[in-house]
Amino acid sequence: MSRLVVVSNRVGPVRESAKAGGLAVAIVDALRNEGGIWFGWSGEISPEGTHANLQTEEAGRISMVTLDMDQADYDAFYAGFSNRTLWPIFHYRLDLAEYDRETERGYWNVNERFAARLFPLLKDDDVVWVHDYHFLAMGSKLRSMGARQPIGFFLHIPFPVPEIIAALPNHGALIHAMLAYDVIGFQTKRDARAFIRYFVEEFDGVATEDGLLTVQGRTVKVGAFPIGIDAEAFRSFSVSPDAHRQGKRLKASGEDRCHVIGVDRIDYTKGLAERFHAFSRLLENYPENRNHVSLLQVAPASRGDVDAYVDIREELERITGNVNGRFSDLDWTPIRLITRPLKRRSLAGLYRASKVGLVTPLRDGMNLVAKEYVAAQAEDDPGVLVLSRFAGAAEALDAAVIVNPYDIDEAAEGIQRAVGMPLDERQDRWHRLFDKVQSEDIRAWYTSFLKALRETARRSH
Ligand code: ADQ
Repeated sequence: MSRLVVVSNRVGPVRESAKAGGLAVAIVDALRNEGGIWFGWSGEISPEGTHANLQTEEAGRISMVTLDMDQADYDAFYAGFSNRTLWPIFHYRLDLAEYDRETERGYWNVNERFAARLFPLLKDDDVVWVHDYHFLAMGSKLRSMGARQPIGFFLHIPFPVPEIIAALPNHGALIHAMLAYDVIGFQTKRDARAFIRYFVEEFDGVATEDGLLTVQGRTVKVGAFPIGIDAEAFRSFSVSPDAHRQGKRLKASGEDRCHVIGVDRIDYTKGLAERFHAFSRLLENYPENRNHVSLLQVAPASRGDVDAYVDIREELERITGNVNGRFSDLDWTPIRLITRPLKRRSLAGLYRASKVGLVTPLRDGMNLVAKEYVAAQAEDDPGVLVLSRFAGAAEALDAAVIVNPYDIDEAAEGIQRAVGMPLDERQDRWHRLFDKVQSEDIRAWYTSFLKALRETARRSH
């Protein structure tokens, strides 16, 4: 079988680690099965940057090939255009988006220099799979160097409606460059539709049956490939000794109490402040929950060099202080906030010991925490998932209690429903959710994407 070459901003870790990040777990699984190269940034900043020697590390069937960036690349490409421009715009946060031409140039340059370092490593029968918003232009750069291999692209974050994309200066050049890919995959049907609509409206594109999109004589495949988790592995984590220990510690903090859990990187897309306000509203509007229901929020820091992220942590600490000051009792603390990453087994144990999983992003590509929470539940006494309608996961996980996270009262009602839900309803919902988590698991994700990529490439090359 042909080699798989995966390109993503961050490479590794290959072994299980405490580090947060849904993408890494998924890619390792795909590469373990297919064998090949994982190419991307080393995570290091050095004066030679992209011109330094490539670093190679072998891990079983996976070769990890990485290169550094210099400080200017990091500022323009990573912290700048990727995380201050594209990330907020693609998550519908035009109010937080920053733009300047220099960072945009840096983004295109880094895409080009990464492509130039990758191109000589490619063999004719390789299949290339590029990931995420950092490398929207990588495919077009590889093509202009002469790459004829099948190249696919998967976007892990939402693709917004054309009215929002239109706010991105020079959007035409960047989004049009994506047509260099043979298959363009999104988390949801909604995202795929938005992408097609963009080309229909901006470039007179024509969408045909089977998700084919033709623009100016070039035809590409566009589809939804919802990412998942390794459901079986996660389920076994949830009954591991580590998981059991953590679950017991959580329960020991309130034997007959009801635990509600949230697990998210600190990010303005995750709706954390709104979630804390909803929990506070639950205690206000439904006083029977006082001294009974606690929220544990695990929220490791991310992107500390972007101001918007530092502010969130301070805001969360402030709200936690206010709510706890107002409602705490001698033996009960309403909100606990842990701002460090935990091991996956520990997380699984905490999910399993929590009666409610609260996943309420304002906008999210998929959200793997929702799937992990479901996979970790005990069949005979499952907890309830409260899920934002704006998480990609809501498209399939419609048996969750679906809420609008902008509506604090509705979110509080959702938690209240979940806390009081009878066993038969919990079991019924959980079975429906777990079926989806199992059938749309990590293997289904990459096998369906790679199948589409190989088929499309066979047709068009
Ligand atoms: P993220 O925004 O990082 O991913 P998510 O899908 O929820 O969001 O994945 C987070 C992962 O990190 C989960 O596996 C979770 O267990 C882990 N994690 C979070 N907090 C942790 C902690 N304190 N300790 C340890 N692990 C922690 C992006 C997109 C998502 C998309 C994924 C995958 O924003 O929408 O679902 O990529 O495509």
